[in-house]
Amino acid sequence: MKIGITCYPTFGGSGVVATELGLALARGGDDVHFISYAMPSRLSVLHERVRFHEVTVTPYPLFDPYPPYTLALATKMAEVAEYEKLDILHVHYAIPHAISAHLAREIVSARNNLPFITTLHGTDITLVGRDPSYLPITRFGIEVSNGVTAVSQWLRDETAKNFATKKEIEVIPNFVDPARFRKHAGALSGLFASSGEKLLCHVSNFRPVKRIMDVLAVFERVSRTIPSRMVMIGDGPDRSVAEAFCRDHHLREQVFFLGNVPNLEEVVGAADVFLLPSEAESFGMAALEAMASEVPVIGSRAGGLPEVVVEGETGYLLPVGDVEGMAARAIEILSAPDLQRRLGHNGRTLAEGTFNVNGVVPRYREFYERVIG
Ligand code: GMT
Repeated sequence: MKIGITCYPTFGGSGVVATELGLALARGGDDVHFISYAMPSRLSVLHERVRFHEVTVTPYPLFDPYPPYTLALATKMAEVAEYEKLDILHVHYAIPHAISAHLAREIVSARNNLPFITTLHGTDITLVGRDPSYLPITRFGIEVSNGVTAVSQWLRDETAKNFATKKEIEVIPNFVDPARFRKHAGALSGLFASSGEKLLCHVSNFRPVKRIMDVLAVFERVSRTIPSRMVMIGDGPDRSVAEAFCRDHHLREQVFFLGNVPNLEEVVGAADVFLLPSEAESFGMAALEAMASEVPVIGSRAGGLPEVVVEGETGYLLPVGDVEGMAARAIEILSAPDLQRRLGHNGRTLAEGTFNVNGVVPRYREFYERVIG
């Protein structure tokens, strides 16, 4: 099959899922064409069946300050669809990708049939897509898609409710490669924590929805009882304020801000507990990668996170903002090696089963076949 994939290329979860999906499809024998304004950040693996097509927006004085990326993307999608003879387009994150795909399908319709699938990831539905300035166009993008998927049951229900749409939405959860994300005990933990100290970890794009200050509040409480250190992976708007907090609260020696590290799996796999206290989370890809690495997760009972983290089995979920409760659970886990092991083992089992890349990717492929008809 020849598949065009469009996503945001930056470090957001939807780009990660799109890239890993494309690579897995290529390994299975499909030809995959990524179409975006930059190379997706996780597309570091070269594969003979993977191509990247960069969308460039030609500048023109009248376009300032709003160059029409949506149109340039639609043009590139149509161009790639024609000369690479694409069977299907798969766009990740509804805005504006579904609209560009709709336009591309129209452009080529006289010569080609170009169905497209839209995968809903989260903030495209729960935040920006609900803004009155985008709601009608997001609903339109969903309704004109040939197929729609959502990464959790919760997100599917939110979409139906917020957009008052009867469009059928297939739930296909996010996935992880358990060969890549696995325990790396001792490997890197020594770099950040000395022996006898525990290592806590957080990964995100440091946006307000991630509640970075809650991560630090939990860590501060834990470190009063348990000798420990914290690694913060990723980057984004709230990083500066978080670093300033650590300087002001004498946490600089204990909290390491690593940025977007390429060897994410080694750092996550060396941790003892993973924190994800988000305000909202349609799935929680970072939590799944921690579970695959046998790291218990402490997070908020929000959105689709309970579909990933099984309460009391792979970690603990508490109300949003309950930093006391989260710290208490972290201390409980870090003081009981058997509990830490059991939660980690259960997380790994789920990652190897329900959320295994080898089981989930074929579900996307079957969906493509169904949509192509
Ligand atoms: O908000 C983000 O973290 C980025 C966003 C995205 O679409 O790039 O992530 C969403 O999609 C991820 C992949 O499906 C999910 O794992 C995240 O839970 C989801 N984020 C939110 O819902 C806040």
